[in-house]
Amino acid sequence: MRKGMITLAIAMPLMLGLVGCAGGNQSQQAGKTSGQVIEISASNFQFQPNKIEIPANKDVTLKLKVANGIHSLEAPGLDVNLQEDGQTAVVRAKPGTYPFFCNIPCGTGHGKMKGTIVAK
Ligand SMILES: [Cu+2]
Repeated sequence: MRKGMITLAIAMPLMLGLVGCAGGNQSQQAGKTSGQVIEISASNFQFQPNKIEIPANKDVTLKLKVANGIHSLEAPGLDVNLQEDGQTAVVRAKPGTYPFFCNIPCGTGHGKMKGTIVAK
């Protein structure tokens, strides 16, 4: 089971031609959660919700749901780069405002695919 998931995780980016984009962040793997889980839905061409408030200095799980199209969720300030539907990232944020966006050229509305995470 676990081996199968790892194989899939390696195979998917290869199939999508995204090799080289995804970093080796160990905190990001399918299904890993801690604390409150916040699901963020990405579709053509928006994030829902796109304004997210999280508690600072606590584990919070961000989960990407890709409702349609092909989208990702990158929040550089939180070291988050989710590339696939169902992928999660556990963050522990200092108080502040962290922009996030889609980093896959997904179509005409790509530039609108932005949001903000506020930790307080
Ligand atoms: Cu995009």
